[in-house]
Amino acid sequence: MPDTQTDFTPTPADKFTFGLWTVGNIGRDPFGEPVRAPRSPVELVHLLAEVGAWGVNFHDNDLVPIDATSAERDRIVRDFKQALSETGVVVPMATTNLFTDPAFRDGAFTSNDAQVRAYALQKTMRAIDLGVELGAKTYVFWGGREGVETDVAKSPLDGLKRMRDALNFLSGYVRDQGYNLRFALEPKPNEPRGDIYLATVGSALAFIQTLDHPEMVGVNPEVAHETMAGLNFLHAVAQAWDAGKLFHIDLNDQVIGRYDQDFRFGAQNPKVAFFLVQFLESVGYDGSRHFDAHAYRTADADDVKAFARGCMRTYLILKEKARRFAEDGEIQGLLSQIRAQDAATEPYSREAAQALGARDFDRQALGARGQPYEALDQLVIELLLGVR
Ligand code: GCO
Ligand code: MN
Ligand code: MN
Repeated sequence: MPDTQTDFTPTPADKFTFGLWTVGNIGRDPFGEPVRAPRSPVELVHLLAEVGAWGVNFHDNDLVPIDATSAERDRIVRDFKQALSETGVVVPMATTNLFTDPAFRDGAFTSNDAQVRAYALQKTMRAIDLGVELGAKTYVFWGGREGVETDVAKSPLDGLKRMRDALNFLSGYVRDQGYNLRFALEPKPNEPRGDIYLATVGSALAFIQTLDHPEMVGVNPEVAHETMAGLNFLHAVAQAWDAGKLFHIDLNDQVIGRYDQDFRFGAQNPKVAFFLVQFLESVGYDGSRHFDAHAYRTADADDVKAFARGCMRTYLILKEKARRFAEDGEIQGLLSQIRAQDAATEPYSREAAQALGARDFDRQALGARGQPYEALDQLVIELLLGVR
């Protein structure tokens, strides 16, 4: 039997998912018209099944157009369910489009217009119903328009209060409906707004603790978003994990300081992607590995499949590299050397404090000690470059 983890063929156990908007991206950008024909949700489910993905996620309006009648909605949902059952593709996550329609030009939950805020809540309740009907267990909140270009427009305190009011309202709704659904906040520093509220994973984690039901709210960190902010994505993910809040993850790639690129996972910085995959696999993260990326605008329909396959294949290759890292004698030898001086920190007690106060340290000897991180990092590079 072939070893599925070494021929890099995705299996359902890998929990690879894509949004309808990712493989369905038509290649429009601020400077140019679409370059790829739109494909229906049913076609996209079949495409995802063909490339070996486990699940599909969607915004309400990726599936049901914003102006659909209820008869149209029912027909679309029926066809979509049929595609899911024909292919075995599942829906682990859903979300709301609160950014495309002009009504949301000044934000949805944080708009200065209370009617817009109410409409955004109503739209989200309906989208939650739709997601739950299709099996979603995680509901993502990406506040693309929740921000400002100028702080004269609104106080950031109002921004936070309105976000809190909205999330509290929607947690109440989910609880009242008896839905088995958790929320995941997806921070992003900017784009499409000049500045978006709750810009980083760290800010979202602190904000969650101020909600009425913090236990049902976690985060959905995205590689590109922390990278746009110039931050270390692995550190953000580790902090979310440490807090028990890593409910979902958006994988893609990005160059620091550029526009929001949404590159194929691992395309830009395979070393960063390696440490991330190694982390997710070693801690036992068991949620979706969601690729929130899209193919280059130059891609045709076949190249879109190459893009989707590439995201999953790179993840599996890096997972295999992590396994080799753990089995590499030289790497493990250096790691033991690094940790040779380590010991658990004693918890506070009066005695421990007295003993520590009386201890003699040879400061110069401590400062004279080096660490072989150059050697170790080079071994990681060689592992990734395929020569070990
Ligand atoms: C972006 C975001 C979005 C969200 C999506 C799901 O930069 O546009 O990453 O793709 O992830 O709206 O919430
Ligand atoms: Mn993004
Ligand atoms: Mn995203």
